[in-house]
Amino acid sequence: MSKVWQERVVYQIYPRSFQDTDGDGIGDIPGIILHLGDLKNLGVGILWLSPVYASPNDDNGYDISDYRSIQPEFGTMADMDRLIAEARRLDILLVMDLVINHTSDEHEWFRKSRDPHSSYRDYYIWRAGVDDGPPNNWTSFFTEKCWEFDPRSGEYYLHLFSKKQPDLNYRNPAVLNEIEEIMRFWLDKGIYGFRCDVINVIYKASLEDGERKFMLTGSEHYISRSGTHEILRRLRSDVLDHYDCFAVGETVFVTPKMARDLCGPDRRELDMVFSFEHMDTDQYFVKWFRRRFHAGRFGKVITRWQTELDWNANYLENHDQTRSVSRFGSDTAFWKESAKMLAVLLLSLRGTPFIYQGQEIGMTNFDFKTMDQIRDIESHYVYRLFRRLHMPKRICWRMIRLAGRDNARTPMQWNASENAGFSTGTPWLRVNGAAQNINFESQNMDPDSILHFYRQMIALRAQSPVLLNGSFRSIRNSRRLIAFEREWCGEKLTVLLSFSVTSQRVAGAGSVLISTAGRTEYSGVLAPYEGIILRTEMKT
Ligand code: ISL
Repeated sequence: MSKVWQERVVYQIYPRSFQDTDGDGIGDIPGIILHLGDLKNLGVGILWLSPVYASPNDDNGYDISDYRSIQPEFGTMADMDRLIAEARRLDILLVMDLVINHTSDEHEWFRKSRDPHSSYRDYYIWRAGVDDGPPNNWTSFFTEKCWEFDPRSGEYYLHLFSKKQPDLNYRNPAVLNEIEEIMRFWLDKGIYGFRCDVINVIYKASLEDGERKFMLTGSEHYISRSGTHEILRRLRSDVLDHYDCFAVGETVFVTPKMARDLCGPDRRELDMVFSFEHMDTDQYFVKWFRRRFHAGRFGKVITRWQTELDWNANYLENHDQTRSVSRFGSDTAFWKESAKMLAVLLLSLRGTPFIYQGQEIGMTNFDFKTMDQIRDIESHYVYRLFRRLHMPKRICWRMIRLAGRDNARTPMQWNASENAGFSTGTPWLRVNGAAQNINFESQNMDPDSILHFYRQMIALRAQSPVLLNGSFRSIRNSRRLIAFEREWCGEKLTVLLSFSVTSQRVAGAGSVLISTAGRTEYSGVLAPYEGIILRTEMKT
């Protein structure tokens, strides 16, 4: 029997950019409450909130200074309790972001830890330098060195992300106990689980020098090491097993084999993982060097994960990725067609679908022109790095424009009014000029809109045993077409997805279950960017 988190569709909210209600230009929890009805109408069953905890906001909340309090910009704990209760009333479950690889350097534990004699010293990873330099040659996710010198104690601390995000020390049992208490605190409040941030890097197996690489030197010492598995099993048996909840891990650089070790049927660690391989198919080497999207490459990777894992956490967008319609479809001539076709893809794969805010109305990449419009810390680090390497400004900007995380973080486009109905104040990040044409209100009134199509597709999945439970078999992955079959109890669905700006002949039989082109019969020709699902009953 399938589980609740397998049946439902998850919607990710980036609270900062969702809906501001107090005019400070920053989205807030009352803003989320305001839209619960819209989310219910969409068919969403689970909400994942990017971090809402107290934070100095070096990395927009992924640097937590107090896990038990709410970021004042977002509201109060009373607002949060109200959100949990109102959501429950609508039968929507809430999932929190659990960021436990690191805390903020302003967290009380870290402040105390700066004192070498404090019992908190060992909560973090402190080491003496070597030959007047840092303890090893590792580099951070944000490209710079990942050790910061603390003059007061004469030692360095490790930070895999920014220097305001010191890594916790999971060799210290006290750290695990603290994290377990935090998880219980939130689960006792009635949340339904966690999205666990960079969870497969938490345990550092050694601090030896890493093999030199362009990015992330040292990562072989901490990616999916056995210590991480032990910690995850502890979190499962000590905490998660005692609640009705689930855990999805964000797992960087995982292979299907590593993923099976984290969430396979016989492993009692995570329920699902987010992998990145499909997101890497339009890049050379690292995401900053984008190459032309190729549906065949993309489809092959998706096929591999669908085949090698029993259950995937499927996503095409999140707050770290660029907008899927701009990236895998077309944000010009075939915007509507391709956004709908991508909805068919996401919602007809085997696994739990995750929709990122704005995806359901086909929001596109930002229209910014200069670096000073960018807020994302990663983009600024990377820009500086490439400038230091003497790359021309024009090329550096192009990289940020094509791959920067702010593409997904522009405020939600609710209507065509000033600031797109997101805020009456000055938005913390500029609203995309496309809001005039791409917004929730106009699509809510238009039965042919992307928003309506998402509603239909979500409802279809919820009612279709074959979409929920069926097996997956790839038919074709080519430059212009991704095609696969789902099968369950004598019923077969054939999913045909065009990635082409022209029509194409593709054989397919059966009755039309849904088509982005609104057709009721299929004659063997797919319209540009059409997505269609055909249904056949199989003779036994
Ligand atoms: O953004 C990335 C690639 O597109 C990644 O390098 C990203 O930093 C990585 O996937 C980890 O992401 C998570 O942890 C970070 C935080 O900045 C991200 O927003 C979060 O999703 C540190 O907590």
